[in-house]
Amino acid sequence: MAKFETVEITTDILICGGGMAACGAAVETAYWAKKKGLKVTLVDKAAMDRSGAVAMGLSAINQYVGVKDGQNSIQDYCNYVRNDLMGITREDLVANIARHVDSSVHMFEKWGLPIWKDAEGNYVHEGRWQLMINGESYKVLVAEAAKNALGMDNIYERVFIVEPLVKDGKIVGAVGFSTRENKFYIFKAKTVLCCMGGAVHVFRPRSVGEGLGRSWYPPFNSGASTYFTLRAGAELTSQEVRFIPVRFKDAYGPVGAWFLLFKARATNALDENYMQTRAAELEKWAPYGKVKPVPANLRNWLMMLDVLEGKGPISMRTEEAIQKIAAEAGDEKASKKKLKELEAEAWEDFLDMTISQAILWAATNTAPEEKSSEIAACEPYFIGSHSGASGAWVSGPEDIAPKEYFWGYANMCTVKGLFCAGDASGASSHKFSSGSLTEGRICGKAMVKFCVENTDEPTIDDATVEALRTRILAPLDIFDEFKGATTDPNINPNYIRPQMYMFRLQKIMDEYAGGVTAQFMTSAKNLEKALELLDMLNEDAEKLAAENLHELMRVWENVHRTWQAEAHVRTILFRDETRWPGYYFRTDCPTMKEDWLAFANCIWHPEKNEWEMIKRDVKYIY
Ligand code: SFD
Ligand code: AMP
Repeated sequence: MAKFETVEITTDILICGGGMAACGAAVETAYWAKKKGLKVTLVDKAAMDRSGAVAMGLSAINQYVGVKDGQNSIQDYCNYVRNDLMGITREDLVANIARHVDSSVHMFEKWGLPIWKDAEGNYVHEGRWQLMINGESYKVLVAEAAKNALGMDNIYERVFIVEPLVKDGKIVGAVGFSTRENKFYIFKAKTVLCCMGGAVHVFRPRSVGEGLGRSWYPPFNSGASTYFTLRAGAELTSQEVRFIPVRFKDAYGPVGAWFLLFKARATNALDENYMQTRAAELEKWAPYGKVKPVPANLRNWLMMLDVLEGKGPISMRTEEAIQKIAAEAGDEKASKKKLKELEAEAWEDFLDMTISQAILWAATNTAPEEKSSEIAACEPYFIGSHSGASGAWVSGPEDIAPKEYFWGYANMCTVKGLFCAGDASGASSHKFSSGSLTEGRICGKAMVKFCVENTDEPTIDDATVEALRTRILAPLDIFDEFKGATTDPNINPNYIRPQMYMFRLQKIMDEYAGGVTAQFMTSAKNLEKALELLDMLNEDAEKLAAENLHELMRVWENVHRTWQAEAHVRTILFRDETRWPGYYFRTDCPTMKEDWLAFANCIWHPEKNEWEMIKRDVKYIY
């Protein structure tokens, strides 16, 4: 057995993750915890400066409500989210974030983030809720604030969290390992924040072979939040509400700036705009089909119908949009100047947040002012913070949550002491970077309160920890023991390496659970087949092998993804209707049903190794 040092850290508050939500929690807890003499510890699998979804930077802040500026109200934001998610939303959570998010944006500005301003000094909006930023260093700035707040002594970078520690139904910590040194970590804590992002590469991506690893959302967010909360015994919600973004094809450049700021059209091979030619289809999805803006999944759906009829490729008409805005600038000289400006903005949009798209433009001699670019629906992702909704079922805030949605502390899930934020908390979509950080702040404050009111020291018996240590490190021993059995260590009768395992998972999900090659369609029969195959995959997970620490991380990433996959399949199966046709389509129940204006939740019961599915009421507050 490989030699591993065991490092034990006892703290009051443990933050698992180092992304937007984690940084918000760090800043907020540091402030309150200092007053109460509490210790706060943060663990990230990567280096905080460039970890998580904002690693490459962003070119917009997608949630700014502008309450003080009188632009919008909290209710306006709730209406927007409710409609976009086809009625399935926790308005108490959405409102709680919305009422605090503007102050987070003002903090970003104070920390040095350049937000675009117009001649009068007002923020430049991309759309109603979105602000334009020069955000290449967005994450570096936010991480700096978090590091200053906590101090580097309390931050563990490159430590991969695998499993929660739970005792008598209460969270008492987490365990993981260093991805650089032979160290096994035990973190004991009175309260834990789970904010380890969403999940990518559960489904087979469009980019395979030489393009593998390219995805819209960060491939390094691999389902840790779902696994952690499920294994802790928490109730999860909206695990069926995956997100399928439409993106610039092959390099995944975002479309928001093109649709909202540049007002570009997307057209099919016949030069038709599917938003117009297919407008009648929206009637079928009323009342949500009739709202403005058209919900993201329905915009997808209209485009998918064109593709299904062979009317692709679909093009973002960048050239048309740029030329139109430039022409409107005035005389020839003014037009030329505007054209240059727009050209720079178009490139910066990608250079700030999806550099690969700028590289693809350069590699394919694409001048956006001259030539349109192809767009396509991506593979499915699990992202509670964007236009998906998957995550833990958490308590709302005391003052506005309906009584069924409140159990003591804002954002605590159904496991005592375990809080969730960002992609990890469900049914509160459209938080994005700013809202995720805000939700982290909300958690931070609530966790300090929890610590003050629950002072028991966290304990866990040695046997439990030892069993976890053995299980987590086992893949290294499996590899060592059997690597000599064949000439090529990739092919071995005794073990499976994580990449091959991941391909197998992705094939199951792609073909049976409504991935790209199934045109996002599935049915009960297909889902049952997926469960049967996932069962066998789960059995083989015991035989995963790792050559080194990096591969050990890959092993556990893929185990995490498998649990995300199973929660997803079970929940799509449970909700026997089609509600988000542009995210997935149940061919055996192709319409929206009135009695499914409800949440589909799930719990995995550790003691019985059984899943329970629960239908919960949707209660609006407006
Ligand atoms: O345009 C472990 N997002 C956008 N938000 C915006 O506000 N504006 C935009 O312009 C956005 N766009 C966008 C966005 C994301 C991406 C990838 C692109 C474009 C290309 C969304 C936001 O980024 C997103 O909402 C938030 O970042 C979510 O915050 P959070 O905290 O839930 O997740 P995170 O930031 O990814 O952080 C996750 C952290 O967990 C760590 N982690 N740590 C320990 N152990 C493990 N096992 C772990 N697993 C993961 C990660 O390292 C990371 O620190 S646009 O397209 O919409
Ligand atoms: P995206 O780049 O697709 O992630 O979009 C960024 C933001 O703009 C998100 O808040 C989207 O919901 C929104 N958005 C993108 N495209 C459209 C559109 N065609 N109509 C309305 N909102 C959009």
